[in-house]
Amino acid sequence: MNSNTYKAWLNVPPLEDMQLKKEYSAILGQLIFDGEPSGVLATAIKELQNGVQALIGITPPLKKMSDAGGCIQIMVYTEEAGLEDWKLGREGFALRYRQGAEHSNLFLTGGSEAGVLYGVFHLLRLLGAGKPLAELDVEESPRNLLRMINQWDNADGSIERGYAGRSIFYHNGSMTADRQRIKDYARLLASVGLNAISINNVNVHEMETRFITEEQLPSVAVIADIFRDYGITLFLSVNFAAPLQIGGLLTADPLDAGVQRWWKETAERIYTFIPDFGGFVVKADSEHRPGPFAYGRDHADGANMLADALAVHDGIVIWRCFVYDCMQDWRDRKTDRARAAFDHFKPLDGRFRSNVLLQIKNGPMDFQVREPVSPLFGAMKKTNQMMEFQITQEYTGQQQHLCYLVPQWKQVLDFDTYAEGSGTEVKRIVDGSAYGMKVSGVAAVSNIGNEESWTGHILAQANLYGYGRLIWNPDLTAEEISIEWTIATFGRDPEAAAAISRMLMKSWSIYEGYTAPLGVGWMVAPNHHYGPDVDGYEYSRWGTYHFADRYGIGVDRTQATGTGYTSQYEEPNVSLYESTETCPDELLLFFHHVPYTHKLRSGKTVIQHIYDTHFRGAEEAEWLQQEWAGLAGKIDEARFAHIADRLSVQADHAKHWRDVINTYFYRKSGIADAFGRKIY
Ligand code: GCW
Repeated sequence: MNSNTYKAWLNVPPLEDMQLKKEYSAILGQLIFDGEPSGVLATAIKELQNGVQALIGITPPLKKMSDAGGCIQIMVYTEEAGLEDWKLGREGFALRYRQGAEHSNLFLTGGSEAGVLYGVFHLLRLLGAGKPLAELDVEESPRNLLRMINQWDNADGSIERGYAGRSIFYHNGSMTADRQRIKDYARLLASVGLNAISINNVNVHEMETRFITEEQLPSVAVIADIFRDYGITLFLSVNFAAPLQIGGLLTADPLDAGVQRWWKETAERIYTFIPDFGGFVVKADSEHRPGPFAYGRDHADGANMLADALAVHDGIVIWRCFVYDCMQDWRDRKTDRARAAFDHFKPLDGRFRSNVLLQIKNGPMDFQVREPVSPLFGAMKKTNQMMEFQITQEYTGQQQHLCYLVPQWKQVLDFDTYAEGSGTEVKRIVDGSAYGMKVSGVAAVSNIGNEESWTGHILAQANLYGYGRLIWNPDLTAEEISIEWTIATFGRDPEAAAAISRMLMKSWSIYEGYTAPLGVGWMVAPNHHYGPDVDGYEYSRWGTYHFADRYGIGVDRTQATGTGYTSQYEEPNVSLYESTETCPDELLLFFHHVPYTHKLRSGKTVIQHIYDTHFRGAEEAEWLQQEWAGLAGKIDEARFAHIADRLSVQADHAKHWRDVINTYFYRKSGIADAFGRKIY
């Protein structure tokens, strides 16, 4: 596949500006590296040659020394190289443009081969956007150590919560033969600075439980080889009950010596096939997955046992905190799912090994369009923690609807936990700086499948791109990222870039507008989670309720009269959320049960807010369609039509959402819309 759709943001169009082309050609004509490049460095050089070819139509030859004329000089930092004042870390890079009397040169230095690779992609991004050479004076290093993607792919080729086709990794129980596709994925990931991947679903079923066996490891190693060349470390999700299920043992008890030995031998075996294997991702005692609870042990016992098996190989255990009672009785008003992660893990602070990392979802519930930040961030000062985002749009329109998620993630990363006083933002917890953690970072659930577009909706490519860029540098704005992406994907037309960026930037608020209001969450059809069903989860066992009756709606999570969830935050956040006077409107129904006539801080009543946002959201979904129509002729036909198609589905579906939600609340409350609009 070689279409624009497939190339995504690695789609440098030839430079038309002749003056710029001349300037670029003066330095891009030869590539200098004094050595024999292999591995990641060979990848970097190939990427640079191909990128320059696409841009100005020459493939710069690789030489050890420049004969004459300008060049790009590549260096990898080593102590011997004498670059003593190198401060950019292993994965950092510096780009320096130096103008000479005779000719000019560009120096690209990386803190390692991976640093060079990130520098190459950055350089191509700048050149692709037509930046003047004089601006090529750049120093970058990633803020987060682990920048990870989690695939929820199953060995049968299906993808849990996947909306873009089947797996690119597996087909009918075996690893797929299409290595090129996996390599192209590695390119996309590395180009935005990602450096780790887990390649199978956290729900590890029978077949994937065997990925750690002698028979399966050779195939896993093939995938690891592909990613290694792009500086990406491979992880596997493992089944906590593997010793029982495939090891012939009678228990998976983490304190059992036989079990411990079995995992040690297993780790040993994995590292003979994949010497730089990253480690395990574990979903345990969560949604019916096996875990230490079955043996009366806790999560520290479970995680540490695996950590001990991996430690000698420098491997890590990424232990997920998505642990809650998924068999709740809806009549039970005391149990609050939002409390669960904190209640389970906070008491274990200080008990985890140094190579255990807790992976915490951004919110206390489950990737809703709006949730507060999980109070677990910052609450465990002696434990390595990492963030989990969801790029795949399970609850945000399933890549049928446009929902650019970077603004949401940015808000989470910027949230001040006050854990060490003001200024303890989530981004400082996950980048390790707040507590001096040695391992930390961010993971996110991938949104790709084997469709030509990778992501189903072509505009959803922006979420994968934006994820990588944001966690490389959390201080970039969502808008900057959207413009970068648009130019890299659709070309240098400034008008088109501005229009697409505007669409992306409004899309989250539009989607929120016509779906579940004021932070209450869900209201989706059970199981597949697509489309409105206000009571779909109301009488279920999942702990996700809105409690709407004829008077009001919302979940009382206050200390004063509710579940006490607000107490899991630090002050002043406790007080902020505890009172309806100060609670931000967009989260009001997450924290409080209020009458429909309750006045929001905006001055509107809750019921009028519901009507207004739903009418507005559906109108704005039509606005998206019109904006896109205005780009006719500026975008190639295939991508133009594909996106127009999705936006029309969205506009229709938004009306359905609007009418279901408005009608439901009109019938419940009996309160009419102040503007007399049509409600059924
Ligand atoms: O969001 C929920 C999804 C499940 C998923 C689970 C999890 C992989 O509905 O499909 O399982 O979260 O994060 O473990």
